Amino acid sequence: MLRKGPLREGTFRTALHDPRTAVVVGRLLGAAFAVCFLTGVLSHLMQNQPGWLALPSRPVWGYQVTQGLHVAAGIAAIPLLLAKLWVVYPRLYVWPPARSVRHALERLSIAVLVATALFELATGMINIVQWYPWAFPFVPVHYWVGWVLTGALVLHIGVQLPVITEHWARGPEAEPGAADGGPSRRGLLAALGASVGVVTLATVGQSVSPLAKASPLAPRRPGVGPQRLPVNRTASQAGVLQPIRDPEWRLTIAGPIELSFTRAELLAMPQHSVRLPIACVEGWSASARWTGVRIRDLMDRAGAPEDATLRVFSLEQFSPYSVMEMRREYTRDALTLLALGINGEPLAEDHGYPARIIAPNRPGVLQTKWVARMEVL
Ligand SMILES: Nc1nc2c(c(=O)[nH]1)N[C@H]1C(S)=C(S)[C@@H](COP(=O)(O)O)O[C@H]1N2
Ligand SMILES: [Mo]
Repeated sequence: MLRKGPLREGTFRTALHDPRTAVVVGRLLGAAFAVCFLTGVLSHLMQNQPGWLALPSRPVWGYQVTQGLHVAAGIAAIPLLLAKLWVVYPRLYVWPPARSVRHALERLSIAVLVATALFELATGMINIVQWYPWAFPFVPVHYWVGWVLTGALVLHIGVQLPVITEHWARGPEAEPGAADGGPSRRGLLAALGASVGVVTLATVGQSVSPLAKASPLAPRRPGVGPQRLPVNRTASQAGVLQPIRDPEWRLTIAGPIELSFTRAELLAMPQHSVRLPIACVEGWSASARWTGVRIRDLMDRAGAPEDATLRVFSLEQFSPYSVMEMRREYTRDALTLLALGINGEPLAEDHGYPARIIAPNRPGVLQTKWVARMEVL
């Protein structure tokens, strides 16, 4: 008597709500989530470097590639997740709703899996378009919910292992769908592949510059912005216009020797040019030729020991970007600069004038702009 609407037997007759289709789509979705998880954990470690972990400063494009993959795999996962949910949603109406405690727990874990998957993809998307409508801090929440999602996913794969192994290889059965006149599995997968291709191409240009023109939906594009480089936060938004225009601006270095430099004095030191990307956690990246003073030269002058950590302060206050620390892997690297110029011009105000940090294989958030003070630890 309770079995009404979709709860009636035989409501779903399209052959594509079958285990084989669920497994085929699930594999692709699982692969996308695995890429998101691994690159996400890596990004977390690079932004919150634990004391025991030394990070490589090469390849210089490492973070650009892994974070570009993180965002691209997350975007590709959206059509995959929608397809997977469509394939399996008739299971929402299984009868009885809970056969046993075990069955009830299993269904609960699926609820957690679906909710966290939707949450991760939605918050990630909202973040890369730089809209922050929530009251919670995005980074830690996205990170920890990622662990819950991964746990629920591993549990789900474990529970479904018999079904997965049974349907992993294509069975001898005829193509479903063809018989009942509905869409064929091949048709569904082709449409799905096309959707993944379109959403990827429409956005991947934010980190793969040759594809920028083909990516109308990329939130940021290499080459668009002052000095042909995107900007996340402008000098005016950061509230630093006054101090960076102050002719009294000095770079101070607090080490065994206390030093202070005007911009002209920094420009009189040996200048080095390096080609390095800014790779934002939000997925966009762009390369530029940066010119300035090597951090290790400045630290040597300040009498810093070889393995000293450097703490860098921005003129920007009350922001997660106000202070950053850089360990020896970066400070000793010849490519790590206190940049004064970009693409042959003096640094634009929005790119960190009078001086900013640029280091190889580093998340964009740690490439501090509007630097005024450094401390040798
Ligand atoms: N002081 C300060 N430094 C900062 C930021 C900031 O908002 N304030 N944004 C960071 C982020 S998130 C990125 S991706 C890069 C972007 O550098 P760009 O604006 O020169 O492209 O600067 C980083 N350095
Ligand atoms: Mo960023």
